[in-house]
Amino acid sequence: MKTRTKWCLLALGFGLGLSQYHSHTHHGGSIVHLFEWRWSDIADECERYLAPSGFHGVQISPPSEHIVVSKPHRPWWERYQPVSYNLCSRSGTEHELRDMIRRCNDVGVKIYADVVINHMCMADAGEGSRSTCGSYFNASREEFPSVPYSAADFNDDKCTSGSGNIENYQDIYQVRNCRLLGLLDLAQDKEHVRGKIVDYLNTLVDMGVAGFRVDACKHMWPADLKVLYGRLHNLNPKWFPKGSSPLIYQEVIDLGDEPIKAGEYYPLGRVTEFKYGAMLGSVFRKWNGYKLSDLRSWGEGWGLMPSDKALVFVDNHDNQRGHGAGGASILTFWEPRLYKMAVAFMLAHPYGMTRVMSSYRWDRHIVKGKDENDWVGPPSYPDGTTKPVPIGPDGGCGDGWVCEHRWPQIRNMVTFRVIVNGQPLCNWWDNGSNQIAFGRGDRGFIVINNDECFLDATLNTGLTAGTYCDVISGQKTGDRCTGKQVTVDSRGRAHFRISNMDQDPFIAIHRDSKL
Ligand code: QV4
Ligand code: CA
Repeated sequence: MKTRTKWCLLALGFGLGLSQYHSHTHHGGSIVHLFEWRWSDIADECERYLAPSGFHGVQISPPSEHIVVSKPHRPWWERYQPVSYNLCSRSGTEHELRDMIRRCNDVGVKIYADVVINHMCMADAGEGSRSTCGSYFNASREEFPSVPYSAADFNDDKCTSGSGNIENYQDIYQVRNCRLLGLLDLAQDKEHVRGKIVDYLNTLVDMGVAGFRVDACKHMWPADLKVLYGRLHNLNPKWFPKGSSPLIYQEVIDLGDEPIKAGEYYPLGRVTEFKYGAMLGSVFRKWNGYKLSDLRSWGEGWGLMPSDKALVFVDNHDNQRGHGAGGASILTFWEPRLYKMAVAFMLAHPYGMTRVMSSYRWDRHIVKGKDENDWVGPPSYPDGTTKPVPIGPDGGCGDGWVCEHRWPQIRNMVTFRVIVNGQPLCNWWDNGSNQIAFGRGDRGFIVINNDECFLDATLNTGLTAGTYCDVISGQKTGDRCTGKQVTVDSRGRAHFRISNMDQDPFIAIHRDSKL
């Protein structure tokens, strides 16, 4: 059994850096994407669950008015087809949005709004008022009177492709100036458009949001985004330190095979690191000869972007259903055992700012590798209204809501991440195959067995002597452990035995799970 280094990697980087990368008082917890949740349910969840568990913030689905698609019936992606910046959407009214932001901020859970500013709805959406606030629009004439936008506000004159759509991702001009999936492409270099977008974003900032997930940034020029972000208000001083600026993380899918690179967007804010989930999925599936022990150099050592620029996740709302990027290696709630291991690894490891996905179940219908039901929207009533999220006696969710963030293993690892925040990776151990362990300073330690054999090892944990409750098989409740327990001796060493047949073949202990 080869043992590996016992020393800590130097705590890299400093607390400085532009504030777009670090959201203020970022205590190390994770963001959770409550995909398609209603505003009133999010408000309840902030108070009853997210704050006590140590979640840092919530990414909410796009709050702007969007088209109502009837064919297919109310797909989730109708929210990525704006018709105005009015704040009524499938998740609720402006009043409900405002109330949710206040209630979440009051308990220290920040709100990050998913904002769609690259485009409006699809060109062939027709005309009428089938929209979530009832605003009239005429897509073929590029008229959105509720903003207002008119044909002059779109990029038709700039696009050089035959169809007007993006046809070639190797052509950076097409990618920015043509229509993504036929969606009417806004001209962010025009003062009128800039004004409308900035007003929309500042309305949200003044309401109390802490920042944004900016949709489709690859399709907008960094120079234009710089102008837009430069006009954002400081965060609302009711909840944030005076002079704080919004945390921005930009959706740019860069798997290395296109001329447009994530690095172009680093000076503007954080960027989604899609290589993270694609590669981590391959490692935990043991594809391409990958082994868990290869994760010893995880992070920039694997060619990922600098940690203080990265927004990382195991899966997201697109690639959990075959949209966007990441492919077959992506792990999702459909494969819970491997998924929990990968999410636990992400939350224990110091790299990046993490986002946990919270999904709903749908009736997958996979034909030739593609899910024909990838469009299915959230749990809804026959009239299309989104259902509330019922919380069961076991703390799980009902009515088709998956609530991965409420799985005890994931919740407890979010808390773990808060406790070890700022501590360097220490005491890495592996068996040269698929058994690994590492600590975070003297605050926490995790051991994972993804081999087809028993893990039986005595390891340096870096923790002080004592008896610790495993937070994966249970947790510390009062003065006892509801799951496994681990005894650390006076030299910080502990003996771990993990069967590869365990439901969850990994153990995690931390300073606050000590008896
Ligand atoms: C269809 C055809 C097009 C055709 C068009 C004609 O596919 O070839 O040009 O009709 O009108 C929906 C349908 C899509 C349809 C389109 C209407 O799925 O078939 O095009 O509407 O034009 C989400 C969904 C898309 C959905 C879109 C709009 O994923 O399927 O399209 O919402 O409703 C790239 C980008 C990346 C992007 C990713 C999906 O670089 O930024 O594609 N990811 C973000 C969001 C994603 C969202 C969008 C961008 C668009 O994460 O959820 O797409 O806002 O990689
Ligand atoms: Ca564009």
